[in-house]
This record gives sequence, structure tokens and C-alpha cells, in this order.
Amino acid sequence: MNPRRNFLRASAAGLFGAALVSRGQAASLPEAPLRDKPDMAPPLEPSNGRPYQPVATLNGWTLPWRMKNGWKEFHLVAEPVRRQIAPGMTAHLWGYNGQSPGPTIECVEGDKVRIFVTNKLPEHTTIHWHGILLPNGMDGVGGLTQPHIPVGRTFVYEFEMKKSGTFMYHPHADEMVQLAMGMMGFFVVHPRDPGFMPVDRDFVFLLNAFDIEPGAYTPKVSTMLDFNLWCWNSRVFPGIDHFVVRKDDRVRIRFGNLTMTSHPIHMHGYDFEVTCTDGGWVREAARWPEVTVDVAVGQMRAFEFVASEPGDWAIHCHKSHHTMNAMGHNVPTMIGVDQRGIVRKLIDLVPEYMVMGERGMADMGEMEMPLPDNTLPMMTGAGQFGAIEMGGMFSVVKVREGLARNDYRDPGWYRHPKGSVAYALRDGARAPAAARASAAKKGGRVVRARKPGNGTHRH
Ligand SMILES: [Cu+2]
Repeated sequence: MNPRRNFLRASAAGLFGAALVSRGQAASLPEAPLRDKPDMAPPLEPSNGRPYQPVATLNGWTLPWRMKNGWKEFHLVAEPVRRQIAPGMTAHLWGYNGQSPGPTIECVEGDKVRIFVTNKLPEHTTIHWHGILLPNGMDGVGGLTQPHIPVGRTFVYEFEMKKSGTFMYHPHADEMVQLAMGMMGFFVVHPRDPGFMPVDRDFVFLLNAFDIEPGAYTPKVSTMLDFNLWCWNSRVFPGIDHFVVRKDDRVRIRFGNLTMTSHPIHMHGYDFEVTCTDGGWVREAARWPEVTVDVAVGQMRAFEFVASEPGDWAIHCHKSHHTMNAMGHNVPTMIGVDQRGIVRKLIDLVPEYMVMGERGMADMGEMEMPLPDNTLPMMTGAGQFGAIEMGGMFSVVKVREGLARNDYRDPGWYRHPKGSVAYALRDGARAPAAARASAAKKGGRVVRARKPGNGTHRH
């Protein structure tokens, strides 16, 4: 989590100022800050306007604004970007201000907001402000409520925030392509009264999915269901930020789904209640306890809990294929198949042939298989007790005592109190190891499985 690195994009003002489409009062373009790092920027404390508790965007950042004559002015630039999906893989996506997803926009109920949108894509676009109540002509549906924003032009959206809540933005133009390429961002409107629904930590992210062939860089935009990268904010495990939380903080986690299928998001260690959707805050009498909340396509959910239980608690999509990375599909089930006969013949031909899947596929979390450049292992990541065997939509809620109020730095793995970790029976511990050794010997030969070492696909 490095400090934010913004730079003035001088070219945006210079190149596109003349093409500005707007009324007289919006004469000059505000700066369009850019971020090129995939780690989480610290929450952006409001420097002017009404006070609020800013959100933390997983692997993302919040867009700074300028105040002009009572309007909060933001500048989004739609453009091609390079996004590191996890260490070892970069994708060529479309996004905003240097990243996919674009920066989070934060404002306060009652704010007057003016958003400049400059189109640096190779085709036209628009932005729809999902869930926000606004004049029809500001709704951003290309052809229906406005002309499309042509390549190289800037359009201006102006509206007053009528209610607080959890929203997002995305194009309503050539959606199949522009959403599949990663164009989206989070939009949080804080309550006018800072005492309404207060929390100590407020995390946001969007669920998105890509289909990128191992070795390729650009998503296949025609894929409808069979995606191979299931992402939070265009990142997969182990590249997704951890949710670092101070013990006894009240925590809100908000997410929206812009994939093509639903995601049951499950958090370990706690029960919680959904307190907000993209339709607004949920009245207390209408809430019920959950440990998994399914978020359908196009929906947003926010849940809250008090972080009373220290630990490293898993949080993940419960569709097991969504916690795997590329090459998770088209793998035959080999469980129970005796491969011994064929293996002897194969290793004469291919000395490094590996037996896989006979006893399940957990071995793949440890094996180092030759991968093309620019893809990710299907199951990966190491914890303090070994391989985590996950990918995709998986992260960890790290609840710790004694953190500072705004400290989101990774505290490392949880130090369990003595005697509080599941343990092996003394006799039971040897059998699996012995079985493993005999399975590895095939007719007197040892099948070589390369273990993770200094491979280029890991970190
Ligand atoms: Cu899922």
C-alpha cells in the first residue's frame, strides 16, 4: 500500500479543452488525476465541504475534486489502461484515469456535483450513474437520454445528490465490449448527518470477470459465461488487498456485481446484516442475519459487523470455480483413475510428466507447472501453514488489536493464542505422508513434480 501517486495529466486539459461541451459556467476542465499503481491508496480525507468518513477502495483510490462556486467538480478520463491482475499477469483493459476500475467517487447528500467525462477510447462512450436519483438527461444512456460522447470530446454531467447510499458508474454505450474491458467505478454518497449509520472502516469493491487466454493480454469481449478470471476490482487472489481491521471497529463492506452471474459472498468468523443496497439503506426491522450474501448481476450490497473476533478470516465467493484462476476449466476429473501403467510409458517420452488429480487436485496448489508468460496458476497463494490453494474472488479479513485509527497496512499473519489451532493426532500424522511417497514411486521411477521455487510466475 504505497502512498497515492497522482500527477496532473497536462495533456488532458491542453488537448481536450477546446472540445469541451458545456454551459458557460463550466469553462475550464479540472485536473484529471492519474494513478498507475494497483495497491490500495489510503482513504481520501475530505479537504473541503461536508465532513464524512471516507471509504477504502480495495486495490484502488478515490478521485480528488475541486470546489468551484459551490459545485464539486470531478474529471474522469475514459481510456485504455494496463492493469496488473496479480503479480505475474497484466491485462490490457479499458478504464478511467489510469486504472480499471476507475477511481471511486465520494460526495455527500445535498452536494451539487459536476463530472467532466473525457473520451480517450477508440470508440464513443457514455457514463450511467447506477442507482443515483437524477434528472433524466443526466442518466447517461447513449441514444436514449444523450448523444454518445464522441472520441476526443468531453461531456459534462451535473446533478444534486438527493440521497446517500452505495452506487456505481459504468458506460451505457457498447456495453458488451466496454464492461467486458473493465469500465466501471464505485460511487459512494455519504449521509448529510455524519452520525447516521457511522462506521470506523468502510471498504468498497466491484466484482468483475474477464476471459483472457493464458499468454494473452486482452479480454475476449464476446464471452458470456465461461470467464477464467473472477475479480474484485480487476484483481484476483493473491493480488486482492486484505481487509485490515482494528479489533472492535464497526466495519462496513460494500460491493457491486458487474459480472454475468451472481456471487454468494461468504465471510468467515462473523454473522452480519445487509444494511444498504443500491436502492438505499435497509431499515433495521427489515434486516436479518447472514453469513453469506448473494449479489445478483447489477446489484450492490453493503453489510456491517463489529470486529470483535481477532484472526485471519477468509472472505470469498462461494462458487468454487470463482476462487480459481485461468485454466480452471476443461480439466478432466482424474480422481480414482489409476494412471500407473500409462505413466511409465509417458515418462520415457516426457521425463517431467506429472501425475495430477488422482487424489484430488490440491497438489496443484504446490506444483510449479510451466506456464506461458502472463497468466496465473489456477490455485495459488501461501499462508503461514502452507499453500492456500485459491485464486479469483478470495481475500482475508485481518482483525487485529491495537491498530491506529487509519492504519490499513498489512499486519502479517495472525498469531494464534497457544492451543487454539486445529492439530494433528500423533498417529494420524504419518499415514498421508507415507501414502504420498508410495504414490510418487511408479515402477521404481520417481515422478518429478517441481515445487515452487524461483519461478517467474510467483512472488
Ligand atoms: Cu462468484
